[in-house]
Amino acid sequence: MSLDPTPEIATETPKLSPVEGIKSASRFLRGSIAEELHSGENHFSEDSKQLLKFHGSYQQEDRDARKNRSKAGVGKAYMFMIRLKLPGGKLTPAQYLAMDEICEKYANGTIRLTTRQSIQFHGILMPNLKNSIAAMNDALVSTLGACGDVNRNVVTCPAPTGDPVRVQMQQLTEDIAAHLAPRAGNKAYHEIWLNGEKVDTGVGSGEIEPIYGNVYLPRKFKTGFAMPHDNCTDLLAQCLGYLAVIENGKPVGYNVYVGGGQGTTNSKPDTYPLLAQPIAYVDPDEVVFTAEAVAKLYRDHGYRDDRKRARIKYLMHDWGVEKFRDVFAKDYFQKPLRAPKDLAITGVDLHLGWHKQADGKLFIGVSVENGRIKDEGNYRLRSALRAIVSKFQCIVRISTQQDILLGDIATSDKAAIDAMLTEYGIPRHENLSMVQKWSMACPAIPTCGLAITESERSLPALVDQLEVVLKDLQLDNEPISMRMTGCPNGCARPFQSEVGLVGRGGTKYTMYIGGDSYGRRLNFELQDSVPIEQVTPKLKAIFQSFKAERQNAELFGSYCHRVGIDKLLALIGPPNGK
Ligand code: SRM
Ligand code: SF4
Repeated sequence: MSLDPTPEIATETPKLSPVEGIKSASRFLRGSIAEELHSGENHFSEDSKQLLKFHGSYQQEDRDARKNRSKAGVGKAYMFMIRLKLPGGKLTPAQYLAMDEICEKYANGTIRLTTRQSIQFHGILMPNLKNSIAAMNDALVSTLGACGDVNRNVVTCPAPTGDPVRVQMQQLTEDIAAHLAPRAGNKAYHEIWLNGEKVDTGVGSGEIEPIYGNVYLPRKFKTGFAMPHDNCTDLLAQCLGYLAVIENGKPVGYNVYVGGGQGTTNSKPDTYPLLAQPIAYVDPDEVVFTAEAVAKLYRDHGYRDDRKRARIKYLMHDWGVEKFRDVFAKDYFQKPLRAPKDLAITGVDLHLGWHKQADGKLFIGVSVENGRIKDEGNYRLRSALRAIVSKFQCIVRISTQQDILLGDIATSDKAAIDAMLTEYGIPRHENLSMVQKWSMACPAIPTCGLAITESERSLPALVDQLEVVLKDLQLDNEPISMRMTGCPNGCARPFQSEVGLVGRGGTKYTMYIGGDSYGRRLNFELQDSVPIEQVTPKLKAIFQSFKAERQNAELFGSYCHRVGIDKLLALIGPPNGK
């Protein structure tokens, strides 16, 4: 089904942001990337830097080296991040092994699993950019549209259980990813990175952008699937979310949610996190059409003047659900909407440890601290995964919690895999603390250009401290979700966790509290500018109170939500802890 006639793209947008001009002049994402790539420089121009994102790469600098290089007057140490487009986080064994090889050959020797089920490579130098992207495509993995103002990586439950609901959601994930992939942009991509060769990465090709037009979307657009009993993808953080309606174990349709998002900007009070709102119920065969219709509404009505407010969440917020539904039904869905079914989100599964698949085989979920697959001392996760995947030819799935799942394993191989994990120093998930398993951090410094504090590098020490506190209080079996980011852009979805720590500058963080481990509620700001060394004592005071006063099996976030900010502030004292 396709939308016809298509409403005209709005042309009277006031004072377009500069990126709009770069996009429209880019000849479908070509710009001068190809010329600059061969210029012998170590970085791109500002315009190409923007366009490069659509191709799946960010120009970054080694921030650890910034100070010394600046002192020595030698300019920035430019390097590139490449992100894959990996719908549902799905890789074949051969693809995973190819990515492992690429990280060694061209990047910094680590694989970074992301909060949207993808992989990032860091530290790639400009002369290796083309070879890296070509090598990824050789393994039939594209990077096109992993970043940029298009539909981003579509997320779904990664568990390869083989049950009909997850199987259908994975298929629809791939269908939406293919349908909303840039078409003319795909041609440009092949010209630039693959010497015009057409490789079948399943993203289509063509001369026009039938869905996006030549200015693409106002900003990034994120789509995801979840089930009521397993919201492991944080459905309500998505721009467009599909919640499966299940009858007798089968998926009969989907509730459609629109308008979620996390990012905020400190200097702009009109930016804030928002949860997606239910707008309709659709049949499975209407899912892809619905995604096209929502993307087109966003294309036409999203704000193109201020990139900080260009996300669909602000359109939904400013219009309200009723107006959004009206415009959507009349101009885009082009038929009356059915009301969403009465459904509640009731759980999240991290999918760690051993589980059965429907075909009798097994899969294992391995917790990866902050998504970083590396070898460090006796902990040799990268080597372990390479050895296991190559020996047992397991399929690979990445979760939105930055963890990895290995599947299609014969029951007879279980013991051997357990032994290999032990041999490579990988702890069994039963031996990891709940707080570690339920925590996430974004990369922040040293690679992210927007980071104002550490995150991935500072969370582990904090987790170590909290493990001791929670154990002493006999709260170590509580699934307390804790997420840290190096700035308020919210890449680890810190505004939906029970404890959110958001970089404020230096070694200070804004503390958020009172979210929900099942992703149903936003948390609230508890205290600003808290020095990192004060975080554990402050949380300890709240944990003690939670232990003494929780009602029945109340979760930590729900307790904080119930008792409210005044009580919590009284427990923790002022920001400096004095
Ligand atoms: Fe993000 C920008 C990393 C998921 C909201 N994000 C960035 C950049 C590219 C920094 C930049 O623009 O220069 C970061 C690269 C850091 C690095 O060195 O690698 C970055 N974001 C990440 C990842 C890798 C974090 C992680 O720990 O895994 C995630 C990659 C996902 C993927 O595979 O596609 C990642 N980013 C998210 C999420 C979570 C999600 O989508 O579920 C969010 C919050 C949801 C949302 O979009 O609102 C998120 N990232 C942002 C924003 C804020 C956008 C806004 O609305 O204002 C930015 C800043 C921007 O776009 O200008 C950003
Ligand atoms: Fe960078 Fe901020 Fe995203 Fe962390 S939250 S990766 S610091 S943009």
